[in-house]
Amino acid sequence: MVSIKKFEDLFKRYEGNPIIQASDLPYRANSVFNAAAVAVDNETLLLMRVEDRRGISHLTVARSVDGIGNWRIESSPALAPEPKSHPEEIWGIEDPRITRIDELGLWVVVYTAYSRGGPLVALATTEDFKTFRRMGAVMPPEDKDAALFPVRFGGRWAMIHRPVSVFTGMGAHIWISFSPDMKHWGGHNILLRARKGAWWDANKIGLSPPPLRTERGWLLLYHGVRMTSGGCLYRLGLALLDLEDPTKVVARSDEWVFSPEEAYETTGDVDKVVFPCGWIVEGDTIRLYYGGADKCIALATASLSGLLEWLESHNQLNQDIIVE
Ligand code: BMA
Repeated sequence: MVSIKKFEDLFKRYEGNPIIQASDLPYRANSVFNAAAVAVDNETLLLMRVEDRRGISHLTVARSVDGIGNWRIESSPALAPEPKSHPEEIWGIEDPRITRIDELGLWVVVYTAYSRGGPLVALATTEDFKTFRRMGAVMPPEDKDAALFPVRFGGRWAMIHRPVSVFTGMGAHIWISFSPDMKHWGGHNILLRARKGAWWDANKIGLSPPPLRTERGWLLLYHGVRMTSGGCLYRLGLALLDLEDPTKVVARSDEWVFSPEEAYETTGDVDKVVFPCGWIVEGDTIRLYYGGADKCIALATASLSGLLEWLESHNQLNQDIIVE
């Protein structure tokens, strides 16, 4: 086990951040951010959210051997909105999360389709990141920040997502739902509630990258949105779910673990935002890819065992405190 010293940051930013910005793209765009990340053919593949100069987002592939530099960015979108056949994509597709499903020999991309009724959860599958098969909208608006687990539980697929209640003041919480076919979802349960009051994750939370299988459970990295008089502040915290039964929350961090600090995180199209949609584990090292201020893509690394160890000692569920 790596022991984390007091006050040392759990995530270390890459000193060459940001790793990708709109000026690196082979075509004109407003911004590139919030990318899914997976290891494919011994390379890192990012499925990046690119916002064009109309304001509509699409997804574009970038590949790199070391996952840090020399990105080869495709000259046209891998997945662009198709509102004629998929009206839910009228205002774009955003914030992908990718899960490898070994049982089916494919990747599932869960993304936000920006429909007339608001953002909703949509799914597409791919075997090669060249052709995609859309499954369409699977959750009605408003719902986003969704990702699949890579395995079934009791024969059913499981998905984490973040529906928003129409009742104001009810909060935006993280839910888990189940499906026999990835298309029809039920068994809806609240998994993590947004905290209240002064907490860093009061009122609005959402999953960041897909759940990560570890020896101690499914590790979740989630964002908490603090509403301040200076605007929203997006920070990240950790939670752990039972390996066999992901509806059971085993741990939840009291403190946040990552917060906007550097200029590329504090100033952009939306200030003070760190928004990861992908992480890749190699040995004990996690590479976290995140959007900075809705403008660029940045990289940070952490020790997986270090995160698990820290979470154990910062597990709010074991603390004798009143949260609400
Ligand atoms: C969320 C999503 C993200 C975005 C973030 C900050 O609601 O829309 O795409 O990065 O807000 O603007």
